[in-house]
Amino acid sequence: MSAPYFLGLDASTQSLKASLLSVNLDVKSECSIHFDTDLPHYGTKGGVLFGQKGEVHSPVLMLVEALDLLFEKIKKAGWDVEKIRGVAAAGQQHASVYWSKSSSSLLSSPDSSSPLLPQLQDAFSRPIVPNWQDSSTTRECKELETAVGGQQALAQITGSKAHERFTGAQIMRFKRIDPSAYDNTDRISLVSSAVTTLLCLDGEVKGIDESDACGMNLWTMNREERGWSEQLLEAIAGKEGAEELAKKLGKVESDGGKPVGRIGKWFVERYGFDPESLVFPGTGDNPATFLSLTLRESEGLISMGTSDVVLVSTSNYYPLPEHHAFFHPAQIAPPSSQDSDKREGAESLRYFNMLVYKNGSLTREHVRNLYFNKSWDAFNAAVEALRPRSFDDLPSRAAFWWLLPDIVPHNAHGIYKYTTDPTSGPYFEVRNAERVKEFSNPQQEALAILESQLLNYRSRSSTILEESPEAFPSTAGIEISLPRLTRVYATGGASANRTILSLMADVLCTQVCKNVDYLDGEWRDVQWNSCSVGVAYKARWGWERTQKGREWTSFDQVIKECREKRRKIRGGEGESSDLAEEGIKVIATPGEGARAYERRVEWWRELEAKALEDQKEDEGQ
Ligand code: ADP
Ligand code: XUL
Repeated sequence: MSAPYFLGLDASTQSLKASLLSVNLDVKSECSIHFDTDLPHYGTKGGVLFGQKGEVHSPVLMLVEALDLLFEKIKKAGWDVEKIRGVAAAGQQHASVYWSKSSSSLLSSPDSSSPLLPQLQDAFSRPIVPNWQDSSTTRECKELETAVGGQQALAQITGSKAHERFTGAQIMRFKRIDPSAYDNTDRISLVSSAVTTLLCLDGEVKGIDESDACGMNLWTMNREERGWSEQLLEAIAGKEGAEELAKKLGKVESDGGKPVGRIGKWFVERYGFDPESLVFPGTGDNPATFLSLTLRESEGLISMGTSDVVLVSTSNYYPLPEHHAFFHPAQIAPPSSQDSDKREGAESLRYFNMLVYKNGSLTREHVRNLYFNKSWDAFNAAVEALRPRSFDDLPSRAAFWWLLPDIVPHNAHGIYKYTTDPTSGPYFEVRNAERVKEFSNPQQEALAILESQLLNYRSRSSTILEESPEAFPSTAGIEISLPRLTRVYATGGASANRTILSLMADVLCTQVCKNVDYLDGEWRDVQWNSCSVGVAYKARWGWERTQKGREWTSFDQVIKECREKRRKIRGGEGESSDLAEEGIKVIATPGEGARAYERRVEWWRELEAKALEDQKEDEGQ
């Protein structure tokens, strides 16, 4: 048999992407369908349509048509699909798909001589997929929190306080505004499990992945009680409707590497897939991106795309209203007692916590456009000229740019800039801070926005790490005041910017790494899409576990072995370099400026609190 290939899909807000990987995880090829440009007849902007009262959604059939187009494109590109042995799909988190009562028969054996779109017209009970940017469910969020005793209580049960974009509140609103369509709904999927279903096309709506289920405000994360929360099902559907809702939600896949089916006959006949190719549970786009980097405990991932997302790997379940707690997306299901001795890669439950910020790249871009003539070079030069380079070089300016109402802090909005005098002492410094409209020197704007964003990530990741003993050791002789991420992996568009990554290493006081590829004799930043690649890793891991004697091999172990093989093929065995791992490179380490930032976390926290107070005052006026 020739070396197997693996396929990862990413159904995100703006596009549907695919990555084809070799058995050793080299990215062979990628392709994508962009909703706005490739499917203009749906009229989306940024992949979505805007409705009333905060509604943001996309047509469900656009996803089906995108899948049709994607596989046509793959065929045209001549991918060796017959070599693919494992497939898995990531999807935007929280967004839900509603299947009609006729879906199961329509999904059971579509005709391979025609595309899916005309055959699945009646497979859905709701024509839209509510998007993660939707904020139409404030009323439902309040009701869900009240039903269980408040914000902290809901976070304790489900890993998150109520959020408008989370699926529980979305289902509740759907039931309220369109009860008959809700009644006509046979099953409810997340986007990842909907795409998984469309990959199998065997008549069964596939189960939701457990890590993705944590983004619903419905799943009990308590390790003994893992399951749909009765209390929350009742809050949504009433006592009489709770059981029916649980049926609509279906089973949950708690083993992320166990096949849920084989690739559908439609793909075999139409495109030449191997009928033995296995389909593995999908997962959310953030958990999938997390997998592309195999984080160890207390390490973090900072994704700087449209929004900024900070993910922290932990071994504790530590829910707080400000962040989201999720199960790790590649866990092996708890073995039955007779299997426990076979579990060589035995792991205890792992989690990650996530902070999501709406004011990420677009906000940085706004500052760059306002003050630096749309040039990242000019923006970076300003940062390099002014950044702290010693213990005493304390920042004395902070800028909070909340152009969009943010998620963290909840609903923070407006622009707040302050200057302070570090010589006035800790008690008076923030109290006497001066609120300014502009800094005296426009150069300061670049450093101030980056410092405020990065100190935010430094401060809140340390709260998540409070119970992690690994997160305390000092680094490079720098005295650490708060637990810190022991390493950060950077991804997303803005991670192309070396100045941002170098400042990140100082402010977070840790190594910053990136995925890299070895091309033409040198390491280069990867150009591939970490989300579809991460979920293809999951398929690679799941397939490994179908091989003799490998059933209990952990995700991290499989990825490590693949990387070792890659290093061997590259001829890099035994090399000692700054490579942390094959395919991962340390891009920046903390310099002297870190000593100054370590002294400024508390200052920044107080200034953020001041900005929120000022926001309240402004609103009162
Ligand atoms: P998404 O996947 O959410 O669509 P990307 O991860 O592709 O977003 O990131 C796009 C963003 O990356 C752009 O909005 C842009 O501001 C930012 N970006 C691209 N290059 C740079 C750079 N050199 N410095 C800072 N930001 C950059
Ligand atoms: C995470 C979130 C977004 C979407 C983007 O909570 O809402 O990052 O997952 O697709």
